[in-house]
Amino acid sequence: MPSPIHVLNAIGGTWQEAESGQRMDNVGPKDGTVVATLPRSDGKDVEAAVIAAEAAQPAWGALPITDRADMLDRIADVMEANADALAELEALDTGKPWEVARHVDIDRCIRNFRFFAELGRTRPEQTFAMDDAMNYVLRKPVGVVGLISPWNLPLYLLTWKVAPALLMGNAIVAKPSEITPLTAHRFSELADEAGLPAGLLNVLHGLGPEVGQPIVEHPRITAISFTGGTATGRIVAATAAPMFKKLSLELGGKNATVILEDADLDTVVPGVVRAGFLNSGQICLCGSRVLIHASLYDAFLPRFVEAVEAFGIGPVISADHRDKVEGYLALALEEGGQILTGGTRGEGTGFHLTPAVIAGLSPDSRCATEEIFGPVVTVHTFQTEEEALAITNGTEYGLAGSVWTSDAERGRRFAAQMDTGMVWVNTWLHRDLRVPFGGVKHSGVGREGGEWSLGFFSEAVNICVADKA
Ligand code: TXE
Repeated sequence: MPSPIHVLNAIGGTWQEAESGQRMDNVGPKDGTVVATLPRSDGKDVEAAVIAAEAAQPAWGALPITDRADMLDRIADVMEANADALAELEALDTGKPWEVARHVDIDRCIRNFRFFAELGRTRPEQTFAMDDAMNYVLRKPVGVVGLISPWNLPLYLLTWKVAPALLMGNAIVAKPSEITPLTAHRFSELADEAGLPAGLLNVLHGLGPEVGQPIVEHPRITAISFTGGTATGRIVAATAAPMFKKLSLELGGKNATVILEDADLDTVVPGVVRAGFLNSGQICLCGSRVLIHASLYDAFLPRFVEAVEAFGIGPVISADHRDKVEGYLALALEEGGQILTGGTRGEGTGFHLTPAVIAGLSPDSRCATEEIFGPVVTVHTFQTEEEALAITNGTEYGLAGSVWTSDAERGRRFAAQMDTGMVWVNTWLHRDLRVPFGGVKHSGVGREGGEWSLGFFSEAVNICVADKA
């Protein structure tokens, strides 16, 4: 791989600089070196991408969905053939261990395409019969859609949007995070290699306000699927709402891991550590708050701390983000917490932070209610299920959570009372791609996944045909 890698915008099947000719650096988290440079695009590049998308979309949207599904499979084939190289790029860009990049990120990218290809082939046509008429539900393409994705699972989250958007006949203007452009750039080349018609997948690089905002503002981009922080989601929503655009927002979380008194600590501890620290805690679904029944606390804590110390994690994404996380560690002490382990910079020049466990904080402290999005977990006790639910539901977020108990039915009942979009019982991040994915409150608006993605990336039209004139 050349160093630094020269990232380009993909517009209409060609790879080009930003109109402005401006470029910016991309720093690798492992050692702080410049691993790539990328175009610093703006509204002019967005206009060029929309024109290319509009030229390609009609023919693509007119194809039978089975033809589009076959193309998704061809893209999956090419990704599969390049999986190790994609993992290398993702690990370089995010600092995550190669094994995590390969088997969490890239395997899921391939799965995203295979899943939606199969769903496209097998989903039944929706009809509703009346005594004297038949209703046929048509799903038309939206047209040109804007996909904006974050830095924590760069290609995993981008392909989660690209696959259903293409399946439903749309053309795409995508904007990956400026701090993780590498796999999106390579993906645009691989999709071309797979034979995806030029102009269907346009990928623009640069800063959120300079190219993300123009995408959201563009009058001919009629749907926006955004994954990122709640603060940015608020800006996107304020921009898109008055334009009556379709909007899907997957935002931040402050997810509770709830351990009931009948849980078996042997199975709980590994699961809770993974939920708290996978990807260095930089997954919106991470269980960053552990709520444990008071009767188990003394037995749990030393085992949890020991397992956390043994859990290998990579650096956090950037020096800025490390500073943000360190700010919360300092705040935790001010708020009366005790850092039981971790929270220190590792050796070397990268943005490493050792995984941290904080005890003694009030459940309504800032560290226990604000999204930190790093290798930091706070631990709290409760006496009753009512108290556990009050703590669980006591933040402005409502994305996900997990419940650990020896009685699965009790776990399901508890889960149903959590104000979130998703809950796992005795497991975590176990994903069936058919299910709805998304959150409530400040964790987002709308759902993607399975039929929910197909619904978002299409316009439903009902045609009612009378039996006789
Ligand atoms: O998200 P941002 P980042 C949370 C987490 C993290 C915070 C910031 O708390 O610390 O979000 O992460 C683009 N109009 N999550 O920086 O800033 C931006 O360029 C249009 C949770 O990744 O929201 C990037 O491509 N686009 C999340 C994308 O939005 C704009 C995963 C996300 O950037 C824009 C990641 C604008 N005005 C972070 N400003 C999850 N739920 O998974 C920025 N962008």
